[in-house]
Amino acid sequence: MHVKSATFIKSAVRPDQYPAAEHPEIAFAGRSNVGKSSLINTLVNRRHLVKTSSTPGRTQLLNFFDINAEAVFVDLPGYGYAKVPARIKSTWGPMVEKFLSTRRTLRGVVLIIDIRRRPKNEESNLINWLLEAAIPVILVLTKADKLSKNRRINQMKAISGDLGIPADNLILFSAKTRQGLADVWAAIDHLLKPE
Ligand SMILES: Nc1nc2c(ncn2[C@@H]2O[C@H](COP(=O)(O)OP(=O)(O)OP(=O)(O)O)[C@@H](O)[C@H]2O)c(=O)[nH]1
Ligand SMILES: [Mg+2]
Repeated sequence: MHVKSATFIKSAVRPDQYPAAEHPEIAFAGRSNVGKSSLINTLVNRRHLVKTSSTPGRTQLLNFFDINAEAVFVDLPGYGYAKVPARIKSTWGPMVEKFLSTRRTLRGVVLIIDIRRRPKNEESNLINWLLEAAIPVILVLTKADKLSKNRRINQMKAISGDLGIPADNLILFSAKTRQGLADVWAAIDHLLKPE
């Protein structure tokens, strides 16, 4: 998609706060600080559409963004950050699960993994849950600029093995160098296509 306009619609916690379900949606999920907001900013070519932060766990709401009045991107709050208070942690699951399981305009989820880390149960559980719910998943390994080419390839193989997903299905990405941008867009465009 050629992005002509990208604007913040609103934040929400509960379904009655979601914006009207008018356009196909893509949600972005991943561990706190993994680079979800940076990926969205890179995709829409706006440096500051979505607030990014070096302090993990800042985004605690579902944030909806309109793209060209054609599609909606949803920045999901990050999971798995230890310093988030238990009260907030316990609301993450139900808030995100409610959204993912009830939003009829949702076309797929971009799951973002830091290429330097090995996926844990949170990632496997989310992937399995999405597969069961028949929600397509795009897997993105981000911060590719942080590793040498050799280490990138090794990590890609290791993560592919951990998740039981062919390495060909993992997209290497960097918000810093914009490596992989066209690949992520191609995968998103594919999900946004009318059936
Ligand atoms: N080098 C490098 N840094 C990145 C990349 N993507 C994100 N970052 C940095 O990682 C930090 C976190 O990025 P965010 O995009 O705010 O991450 P997030 O997943 O939205 O974080 P929360 O909303 O707190 O869960 C920021 O300091 C970014 O500049 C990347 O591809 N390469
Ligand atoms: Mg964020």
